[in-house]
Amino acid sequence: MDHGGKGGRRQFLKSVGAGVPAAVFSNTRSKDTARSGSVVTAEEESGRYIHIATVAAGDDAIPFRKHTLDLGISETVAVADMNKDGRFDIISGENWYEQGPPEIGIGPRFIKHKFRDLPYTFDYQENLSDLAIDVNGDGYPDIVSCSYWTKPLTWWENPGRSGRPWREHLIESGSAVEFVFLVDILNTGRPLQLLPQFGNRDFPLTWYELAERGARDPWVRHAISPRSYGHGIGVGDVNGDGRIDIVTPQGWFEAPPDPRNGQWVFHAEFELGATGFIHVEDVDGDGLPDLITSLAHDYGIFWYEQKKDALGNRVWTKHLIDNSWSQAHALTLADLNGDGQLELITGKRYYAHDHDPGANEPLGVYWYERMIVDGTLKWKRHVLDYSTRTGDGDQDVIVAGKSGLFLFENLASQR
Ligand SMILES: [Ca+2]
Ligand SMILES: [Ca+2]
Ligand SMILES: [Ca+2]
Ligand SMILES: [Ca+2]
Repeated sequence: MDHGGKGGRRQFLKSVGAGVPAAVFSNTRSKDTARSGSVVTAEEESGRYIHIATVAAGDDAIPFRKHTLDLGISETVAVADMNKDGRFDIISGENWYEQGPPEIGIGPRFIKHKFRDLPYTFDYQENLSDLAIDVNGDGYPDIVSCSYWTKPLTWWENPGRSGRPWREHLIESGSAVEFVFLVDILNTGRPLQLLPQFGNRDFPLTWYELAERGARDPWVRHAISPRSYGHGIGVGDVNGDGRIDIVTPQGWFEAPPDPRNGQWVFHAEFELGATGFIHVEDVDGDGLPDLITSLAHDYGIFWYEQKKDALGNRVWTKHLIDNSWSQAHALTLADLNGDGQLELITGKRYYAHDHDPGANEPLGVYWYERMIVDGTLKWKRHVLDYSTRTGDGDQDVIVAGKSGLFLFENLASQR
């Protein structure tokens, strides 16, 4: 990301494409199987529920229904039960969307709550990631947010049922933050640490752990390197020793036995370019973890195959997944079709920059399935296009961007 960009954001409000997949969730609470949805928009105070017609999406492999939750600008989305009523809610930009009880024949209803004001810089809302985590330990999920501009890394305190406004607290201000992950650096099985991607390469590569409850500063900083390593970041167990490692576009940091105090060893084994998220996954099932990533501001989604040479050294081989569309700024992995294998879900980010290659080409959201064709591993692209509904245990997909906020309801189990 740079600070360029021209033009107002008004133009975006008219678009109905989809931006970037940032959340995948499975809602097992609701049993409703209705086939349409509704959403409350800005007139929440009046109690007027506006019913949004849903649209069919997906393909024969997985049909989806697309719910348009908001056509306003945002850059990210998260899913959590914000009010502790047992139903997942959606958080995106200035609003959270409360999932109401399903209505027979209508499906899930969402009530839009504006909980904060966010500044805008150029074409961007200053909110490039939202992460739901209970920072103060009161049982209500709080929201960690990041920005490239005035407030790089903050957390917003969920007031619960107190009626107070949400309060913003600074976590870090020394560098722009383009995105931030919840990661399991402590190998507990729960991703409760923060891993930001700092825009300033002179800023130490740092992960953040929640302090003991009641501490004056709720975050403990752990710097593993005096500098950062460019556009893109990720985590996963690269060497298969059971400890989560940190992956940058220029190499990976091997986690020590004590991730808090040990020495993280850097392995400069690859140059991935300016990537989006970097995932660690054994793509070909040979027991060696591989990498899946994309060029965030250009064409290309790739996987990097890990092999060992005759001396036992790691070597990496780049394989193309798709280069037919650009600006795959965010990727996620989830078992969408229930076959036990993770699929890759991504989409074209609407104006990741307005000047990126292919910036004005058609938007889309896609999922990719691994298969063996003539003895070779291929990734089959599926279009996840227009769609609707929740509550059957299927993995649904939510995307957000400058073009709006959309829920794609996975209909696989309804056929
Ligand atoms: Ca809820
Ligand atoms: Ca909380
Ligand atoms: Ca490891
Ligand atoms: Ca492998």
